Amino acid sequence: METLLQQANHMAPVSTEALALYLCQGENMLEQVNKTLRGRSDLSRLLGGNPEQMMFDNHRYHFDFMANVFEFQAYDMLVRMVPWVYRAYINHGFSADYFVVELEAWLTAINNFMAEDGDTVAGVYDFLLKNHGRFVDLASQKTWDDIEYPPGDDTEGELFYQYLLAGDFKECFTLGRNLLESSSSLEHLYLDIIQPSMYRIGRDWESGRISVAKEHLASAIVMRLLATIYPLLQPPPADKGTVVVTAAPNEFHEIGAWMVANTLELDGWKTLYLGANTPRSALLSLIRSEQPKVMALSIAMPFNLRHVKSIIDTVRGLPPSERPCTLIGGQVFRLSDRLQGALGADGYAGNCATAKDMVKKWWETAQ
Ligand code: B12
Repeated sequence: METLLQQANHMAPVSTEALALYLCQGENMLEQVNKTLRGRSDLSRLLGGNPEQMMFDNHRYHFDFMANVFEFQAYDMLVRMVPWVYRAYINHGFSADYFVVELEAWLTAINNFMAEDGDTVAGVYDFLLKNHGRFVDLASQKTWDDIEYPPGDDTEGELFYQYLLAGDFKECFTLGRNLLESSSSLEHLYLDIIQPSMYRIGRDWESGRISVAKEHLASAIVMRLLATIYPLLQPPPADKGTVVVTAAPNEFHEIGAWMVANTLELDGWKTLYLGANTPRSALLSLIRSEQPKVMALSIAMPFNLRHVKSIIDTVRGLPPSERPCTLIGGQVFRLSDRLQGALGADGYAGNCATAKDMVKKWWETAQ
């Protein structure tokens, strides 16, 4: 991984003009890539019997992802993401050869639709193709979310995870409530029990060990839990001001943002929590009408980064008296060291506890 990161760092950045052309020709290139792949006589082998739609979705994700890599010059994000893509698709039946065929199809499309203006973009695809074997190797290695518990472990974290796998809301609720009664720490429940369990569930899905339905079941249980456990606590008077917390446009991961919202509310903030996938214009008009002190945005998926940058840019352009501090967080920031700075937010926090600390510091400074 380190060697690849170093090599990637030496690749030429994609200019604003080349990115604009890549975006403008996106639909044409997508159509050509889809057509090339559909025309393959060995398509069924490449897809491992999966529906063609899964491949079309992947091509669109790929295009949106690459646009973000180019915009933020985040080649480290590319190197960290590709093994994930390989792993997830290979574990769900795709052949590793599919990626070679796909990347070659993109390269041909780039040459057709971008000509010499696409040289730097083509260079990135050459890099991916040249290192295909390394990416296949990396895909089989352990990652940060391979959380292993010894067999027979009966810690609360392991039990909670097992209850989630079993789809047992009642047991999850009882465990959560008992923990809260004994420690009174919502952050302990969130950070040491629920969060790692959900990371494990994600890894299980990625490795093909559990179905999409089981993953949805686990997230639904956690959301029911967030809604039912939190009211057992008494938030203090909301006298610090208003914060708006939301997941980014097109961002369906909302559990992390919800934890941030509850944690801030328990710290005395009036918290407007908007949930998943809030459209840009709706969010901005709420910011103008409510004039919160903080706008907190959650991002898990790399293809949503550009939307978030554009929201932050707009908020930064508001008159100082109406401009909230902007706070960002979410799993996308594991993929690149560049992103925290590149999005232009006032702060980044890695979890709901550090988010609370940062917002508190801003509030104390403003007093
Ligand atoms: C549940 C889940 C879903 C659910 C979400 C349901 C919901 N209502 O939230 C659904 C089914 C919708 C979903 C969809 C998808 N998912 Co999903 N999902 C997950 C899963 C299993 C758990 C997410 C979660 O709740 N984690 C627990 C929370 C508490 O952790 P957290 O998000 O990190 O939040 C903490 C911190 O990051 C921070 N934080 C978070 N937000 C913010 C915001 C601010 C302001 C601050 C300061 C801090 C902060 O504080 C939080 C609390 O401490 C993860 C696995 C994982 N590793 O998390 C995959 C995962 C994130 N999903 C993944 C993928 C690929 C997808 C899909 C593309 C799948 C698909 N093919 O359709 C789509 C994308 C949809 C979209 N456009 O957003 C991948 C992402 C891979 C990658 N490298 O990018 C993961 C990692 C799974 C995996 N291992 O492969 N997913």
